[in-house]
Amino acid sequence: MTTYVTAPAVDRPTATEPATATPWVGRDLTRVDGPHKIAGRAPYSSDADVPGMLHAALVTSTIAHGRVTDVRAAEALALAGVVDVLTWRNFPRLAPGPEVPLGWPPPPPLQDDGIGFHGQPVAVVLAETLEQAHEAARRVEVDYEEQPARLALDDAEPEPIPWVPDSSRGDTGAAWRSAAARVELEYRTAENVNNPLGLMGALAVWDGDRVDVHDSTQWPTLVRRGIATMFGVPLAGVRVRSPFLGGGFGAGLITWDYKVLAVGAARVTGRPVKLMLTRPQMFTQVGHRPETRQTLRVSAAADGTLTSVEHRALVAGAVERLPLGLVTAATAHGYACPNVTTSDRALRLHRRYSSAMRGPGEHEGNAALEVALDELAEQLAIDPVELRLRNLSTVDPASGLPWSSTALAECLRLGAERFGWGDRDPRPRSMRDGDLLVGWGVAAAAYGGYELPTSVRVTVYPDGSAAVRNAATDIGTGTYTIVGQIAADLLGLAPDQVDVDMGDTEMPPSAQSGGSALAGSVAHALHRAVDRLRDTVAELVATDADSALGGAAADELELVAGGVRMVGSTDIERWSDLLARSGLESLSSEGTVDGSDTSGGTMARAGAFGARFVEVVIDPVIGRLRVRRVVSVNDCGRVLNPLLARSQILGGTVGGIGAALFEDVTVDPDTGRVANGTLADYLVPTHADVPDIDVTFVGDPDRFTPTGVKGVGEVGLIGVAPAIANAVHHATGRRIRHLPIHLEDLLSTPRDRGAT
Ligand code: MCN
Ligand code: MOS
Repeated sequence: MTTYVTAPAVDRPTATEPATATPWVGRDLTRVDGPHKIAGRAPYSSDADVPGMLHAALVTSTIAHGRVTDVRAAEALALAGVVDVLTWRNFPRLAPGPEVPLGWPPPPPLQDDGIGFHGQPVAVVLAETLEQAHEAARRVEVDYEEQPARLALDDAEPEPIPWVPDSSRGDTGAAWRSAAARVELEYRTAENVNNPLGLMGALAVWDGDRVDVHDSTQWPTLVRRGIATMFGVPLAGVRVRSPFLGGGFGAGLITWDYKVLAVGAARVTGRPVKLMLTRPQMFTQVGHRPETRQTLRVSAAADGTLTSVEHRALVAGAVERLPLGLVTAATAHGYACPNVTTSDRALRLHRRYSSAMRGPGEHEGNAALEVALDELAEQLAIDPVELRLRNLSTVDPASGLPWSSTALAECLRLGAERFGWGDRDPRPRSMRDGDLLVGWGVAAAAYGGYELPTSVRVTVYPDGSAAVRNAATDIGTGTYTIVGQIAADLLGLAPDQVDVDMGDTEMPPSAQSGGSALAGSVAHALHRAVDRLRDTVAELVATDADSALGGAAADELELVAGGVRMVGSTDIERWSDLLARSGLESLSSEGTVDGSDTSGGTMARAGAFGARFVEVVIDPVIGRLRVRRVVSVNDCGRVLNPLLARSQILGGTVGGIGAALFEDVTVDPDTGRVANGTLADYLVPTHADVPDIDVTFVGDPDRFTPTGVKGVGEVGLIGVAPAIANAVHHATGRRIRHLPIHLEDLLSTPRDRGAT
């Protein structure tokens, strides 16, 4: 057994490297966690091992709706190594979890005999080894009383629920009726599953009334609250660690059942319990992007000016938990249109709990809108890039306040230039490469801007090194690296002199790695922490008769390698001397942001914007589609680390290709079972499906926060699918109004076969 290492094994930095005049922010640093991952030294929850722990395996429901009448576990319990089988009868009674925006949990598991979806946990088998647990789980027999299930989005039965407020400005109806051009369409997007490569799981270890959880989560601070609330223990008694995550893409934002079951099972048995999900369970236990059906009515004047947008979305929800993503939230976000009506409705179906998946809602809504705009451009014979440029808004169309930044126009112009859009023949089916049809498509993208409650602690030591602590998880994005870069600049150090540690609730509470908001939130909190550090130094030297800085105000002080000096001076007062005279081993301060608007109501917080240009080639005889080129231009404000930010856009683009052409969960319409819940059956893009992707960042540092940062993590995905759909239309002349676009949609028409 290997021992679980909690902190990344980063060598203690030495403070000998000279400070540098160039800022570290903005440079292409490779990821500091990379070597640890490659060497197998980065501990994931699957690596968590403690002596005496039990392994847990789930037994899940094989019906979608009804109740459990009996769980027959005698055969399982008789197997070697099996310790217990927990069902709703002997699992602890729990309180509901806390309601928090985006993170509100499903109801606690195993509380009664009710079944609301196929795949719902009905028993947890505990055994000495993983193999014994899984073998025994297969022997547990469950009897059900089945009731009719509502499974389809087209089910007329349940009442659609308005789960976010409708929005409306202007008079959509009147504008629609008098418009020169109109497009009305229904658009469908399939259910997609996040499927991070790392299986998710948790190890729970109780020690008296305290519990330690090694988890796979994008949000340790939330899981801690969830466990504390459900089990009725003080927050101080719950520790959640997640220093590394094998990807999340939104699947790690919720206090899912599996972790609650591990904690409860450890409580009942008095032994540590580790519960790792299997790949098929990753399709049922940790959320997904729900299916949508949308209707759009878009109208424009003859010159292409948008006159109305009416966007209504219906989303598949679960009986106990509605979806997260706001499908129409970003509708006309970047476009100036006086008359806009939106509504989001969800159905309570007997389907698995959905959650966020990269660009949740924004991707689905943007896909429908950007396809509709393409149809509008075609109707008006206006170039689709030009149509978008004519409708851009420099103010937030909802509040009328100027955007804190927007470079959407530049995204479109530069993208068109890099792609060579000027050579496009607008007529469908007009461009060929031998026997292949060539299609060029464009779409714009917008993603909301957020700052979320986050605290960061900074500590300086006598040897001149520094430490930064925050409870967020680096989910593979590069948070460890950028935090080191930012701290290095603020403290006058090199990044390897800053020990960055995260992913542990013993550290200052943090926002989720979600909403593409962590980098900006942490950056801002870190700035505040360093400001506070300067305040603290000013207080120390004020009463220090031996200090050359006595009487200095905080803003006259400059933090540099090894210590502090007056701005403009070369005399450094060393941390070692300063701390020794004060009798301190180190000096710490904390900075916090609460996400409140500090702009004084003078501007609207802009999120990221982007433009996508795509070339597809289609073999009309066999329907094979290849994405041959993607140009992705993004406005993400100040880019902290172009190398890592580019990786984010690459990953997002691949996700967009997946949503456009492959990812499609098949739910058995009779049973509600996920019929393709393995990575062999659920298709995702492979290397051969991913072309060269040209990534550029444009725009200025955003004005909303002092760090100028906007989100990068999700915007890259948004707009990719509609750009592909629009390219498919250009290549084939066919409007395909659903995602993904399958081979069947592209099979040859009689014309391609030479017939008339
Ligand atoms: N960055 C930058 N400049 C900026 C903003 C960000 O250089 N102005 C870079 C930094 O390397 C930063 C990263 O981009 O670490 C992402 O920052 P941000 O946009 O703030 O996103 P978060 O840190 O909040 O990460 C979450 C985001 C989301 S919501 C999903 S979903 C997603 C994504 O990140 N899941 C991912 N990218 C992912 N990448 C990986 N490898 N794995 C996932 O699960
Ligand atoms: Mo991202 S879907 O907000 O984790």
